[in-house]
Amino acid sequence: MKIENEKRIRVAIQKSGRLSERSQDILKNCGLRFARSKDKLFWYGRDFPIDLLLVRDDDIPQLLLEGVCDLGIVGENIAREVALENDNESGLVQLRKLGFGHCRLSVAVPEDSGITDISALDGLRIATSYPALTRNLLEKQDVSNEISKLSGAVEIAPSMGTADAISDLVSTGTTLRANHLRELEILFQSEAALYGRSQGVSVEKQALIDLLLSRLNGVMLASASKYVMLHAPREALEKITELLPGVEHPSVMPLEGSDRIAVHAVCGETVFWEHLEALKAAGASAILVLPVEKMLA
Ligand code: PRT
Ligand code: ZN
Repeated sequence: MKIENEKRIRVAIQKSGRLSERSQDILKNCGLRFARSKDKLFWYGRDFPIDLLLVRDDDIPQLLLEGVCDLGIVGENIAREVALENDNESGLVQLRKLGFGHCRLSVAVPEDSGITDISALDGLRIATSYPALTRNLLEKQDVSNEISKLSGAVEIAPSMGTADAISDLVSTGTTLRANHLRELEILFQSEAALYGRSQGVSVEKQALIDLLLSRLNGVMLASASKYVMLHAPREALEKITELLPGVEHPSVMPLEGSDRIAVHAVCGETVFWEHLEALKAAGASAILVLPVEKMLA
């Protein structure tokens, strides 16, 4: 399948699974709107020349490499595995981490195995869906294994007697506990990221990719930011500024008929209740914390 229209770009995202909803949301937050096809696999960009292809996450690297898509949202775990399978030359470039789909690739052993150190795994059998990544990271620690690739249900391999340990994605750890496995070591931290191709991108498409990246930056900056408004005694301004997380220069306005001031600031870090309580203790009142919808630096 070749892309006929050089003036449109195609983004591959997961059709259904852990990354699909957030992938759609982040693109919609960039102002993209789509008309869905009947089979719901192709979404046509309505007022922007960016279309979506909804596929299995494992297929995304290949679709990018074959030029069927220009961008893809996929877990770093998958992109790294593909790169290692191809001697680090996958031809994919990571354009931006997206702040969701966090997980870790960890080695786990049966709870009662008595193994407490990764070095004790040397020569043992490991089951995983990520053989290249697992081998690469274990060999860095001088541990080499007989690695068997499973595409699912990795966690049952030790109880089936087909592996001594597993290397699998973990988020809450519930699956490991349910299968009487103990997390021994984190090999790799992963999150969803936007990938492109390292070569063969036309000037027109690159301009669209740059525009999308600039909007993505704005969306991510906005979602991490809060707009804080408060009143405070003028003499407390320095202290208040110190207490506002991620703020150096707030806007300060006099309050008519009062010796107090109004302070407005965009906080680039999470604003916790503890921050508000400390601001109140420093003399602030009427503290409001508002979400930021869009930001363009
Ligand atoms: O159908 P398709 O192939 O598209 O989907 P999939 O079933 O292969 O993938 P999916 O939707 O399960 O995961 C997509 C991506 O989400 C992964 O490639 C990771 O980048 C990311 N991700 C984040 C996870 C997890 N967290 C996760 N916990 N992927 C899988 N898991 C699995 C893990 O394999 C294990 O079975 O969840 C279980 C562990 O979870 P906890 O919470 O019990 O620790
Ligand atoms: Zn998959």
